[in-house]
Amino acid sequence: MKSLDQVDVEIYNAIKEEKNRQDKGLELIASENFTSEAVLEAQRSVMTNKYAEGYPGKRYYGGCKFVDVAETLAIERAIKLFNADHANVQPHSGTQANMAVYFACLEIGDTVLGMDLSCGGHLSHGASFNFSGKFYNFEFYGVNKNTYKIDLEDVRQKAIELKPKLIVTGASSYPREIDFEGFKEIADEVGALLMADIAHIAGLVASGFHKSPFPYCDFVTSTTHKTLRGPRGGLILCKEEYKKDIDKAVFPFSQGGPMMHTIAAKAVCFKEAMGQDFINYQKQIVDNCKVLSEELMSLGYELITGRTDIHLLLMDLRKNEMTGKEAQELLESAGITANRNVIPYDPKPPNITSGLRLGVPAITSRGMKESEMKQIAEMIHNVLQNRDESTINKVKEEVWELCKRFPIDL
Ligand code: DSN
Repeated sequence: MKSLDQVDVEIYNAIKEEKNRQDKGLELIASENFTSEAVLEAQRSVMTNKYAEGYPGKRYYGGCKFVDVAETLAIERAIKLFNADHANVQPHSGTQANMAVYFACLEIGDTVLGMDLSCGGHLSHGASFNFSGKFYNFEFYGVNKNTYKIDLEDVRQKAIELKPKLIVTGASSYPREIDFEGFKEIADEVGALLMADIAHIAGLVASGFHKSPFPYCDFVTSTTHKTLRGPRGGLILCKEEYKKDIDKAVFPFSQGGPMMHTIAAKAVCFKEAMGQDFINYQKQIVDNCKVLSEELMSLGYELITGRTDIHLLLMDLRKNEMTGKEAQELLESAGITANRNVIPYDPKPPNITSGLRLGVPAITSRGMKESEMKQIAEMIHNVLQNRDESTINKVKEEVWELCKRFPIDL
């Protein structure tokens, strides 16, 4: 048997360099994380070799005995973890999970009310250049122009006016807790179904640090690789009455063979998420993000909504005379990875932006705590304030020293 370096040295080197980049840099992209060795082991297993179209016990291929074990465990654990009636663990991504929900409960052209992408929503929540915006009549709620928070009264007015068949809640750059119960009241008032996309906050929900979307939502979608710290993939949870429609919407309607290696890794992730270590980890995420936010504010930065309740924060750089793009690039040269992000009602276009999104799940997985958050806020400030080569080189050294103290070891 030949090893990767013997078969394909270019890919071998690219993986080695990526590992090196992850080891030596501070990962502040809010949607990224480091999986455990156990998750990686399942993900790179021989289950990748198996075709298993269908569901456990009802496959279209022979030889599915062991992949059935893996998928059944994944389903059972997801149901238990999120207190759902049913789970479908086959979606390849969060967007495909969302797509399957739309296919399960909407007809082409139906009206849906979702959160505006420019206010923190997601592409698959109706962006005009995404399938969701092309297939369905998405209308949008945003955030209040002064507080930058979701205004449920505004959502209610829009829902009454537009009579959507489905209301979509959940976001990718909204730093505050989402009131699923409030959304449910609105959905009931207008006779709409309710879906929550918890891709970002799934780990917090699983461990009780964000309120659960159940029993309020009919459908809950997620990714498994963000705060949940599993393999890259999607997940759908739903109420019993939608179980059959959801399963059919995933396979055979929108996907073919499931990725059984990823499903096995999802099962491992759900098991890890039931443990006390994971709960402690999620608590540390919330504590770390709060400290990082407070430190940045004490250094003079403005944050959208003035605080965070979750694992991410959104810096408003307008007063710093800097764009999100410039901040992202400066930080990257110092070994700090983050992403530019539109702020609500951003005067700058999405490829420039006035905001920078920072998240702590990955650095918290490395074991960093409150004192490291203070150090990181100082480093960010140093880079963004001085913007010169010698500061960048100095901070890069500090980043490397900090990373050495907290190796990726899960
Ligand atoms: N790309 C993800 C994020 O960074 O939030 C959302 O899919």
